[in-house]
Amino acid sequence: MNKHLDIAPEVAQALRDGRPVVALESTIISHGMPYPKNVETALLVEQTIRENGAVPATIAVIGGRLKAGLSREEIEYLGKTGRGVAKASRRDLPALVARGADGATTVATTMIIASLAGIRIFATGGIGGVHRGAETTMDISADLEELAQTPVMVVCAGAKSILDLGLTLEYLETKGVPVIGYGTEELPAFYTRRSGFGVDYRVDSPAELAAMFRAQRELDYKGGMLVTNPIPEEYAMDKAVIDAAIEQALAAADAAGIHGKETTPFLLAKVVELTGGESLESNIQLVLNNARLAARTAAELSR
Ligand code: PSU
Ligand code: MN
Repeated sequence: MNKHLDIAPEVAQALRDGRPVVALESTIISHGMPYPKNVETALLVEQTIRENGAVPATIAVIGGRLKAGLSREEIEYLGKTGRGVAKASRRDLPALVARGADGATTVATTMIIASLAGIRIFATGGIGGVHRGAETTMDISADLEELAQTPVMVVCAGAKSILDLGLTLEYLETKGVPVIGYGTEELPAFYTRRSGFGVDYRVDSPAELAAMFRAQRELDYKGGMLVTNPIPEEYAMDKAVIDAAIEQALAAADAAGIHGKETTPFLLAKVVELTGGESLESNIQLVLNNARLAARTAAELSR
């Protein structure tokens, strides 16, 4: 085991027994939702994973230790401290480990730590991708490179149209990352079920997802797989409402000169501010929906 890694006892036992485990990220807790909804949601997501037959492993960096599986107190700490905990992507781990610091893990770093722990499936809300205007800013999330090189299945609700979804799919195609639609041929756009862009493959059951992931491992690919699971119909938002909020958020980011790692959290917070509680509730529901699918798929993978 990696010397910087701590696997929670329950998670370690499940992995030894070959029982299903699902990884969860912590940027969504510290930077993605306001306190105390973030803590409530993180705990509810863990409970949902359990109800669907798997053991949850929420991932973060605490005191320079890579953690796979957090205590209630650690989740409370990450939620309460919020933006006071550094958002940690791939480039940040060496510094956090060397300095004994804390970090809220993005999709990229959650994949890295899950993989070190031997966890194969990870559920979240949305992934980072190619930002609009990336032709000149070169703002492309490290999440995409991680999908290309780390063997973890990421279950998400697609990506928000704060990103250029077409370019995000092109990038994933170049990197050889399969993009699967769960029960859909179309890439979901997080708050809405449709984006107008096609996925590579439609899959309709956890068993089939597990079979594809198993085949990818048997082919010795080094990368992972992206499963996009549309938000349940009853929680989907009106496309016009969310598009208007996103346009406004992009304009605000531009006016404030936001760039680098601040871009995604700024845009996300602005969208929530502009759409009130509705988008937050949609966000919570789609994460729970992804947790259910990831847990069932992990159970199939353990068979
Ligand atoms: N997109 C969302 N919600 C999120 C994120 C992205 O809809 O919480 C977070 C995830 O942790 C993701 C990270 O990995 O933002 C991407 O940040 P960046 O674009 O800076 O790589
Ligand atoms: Mn970026």
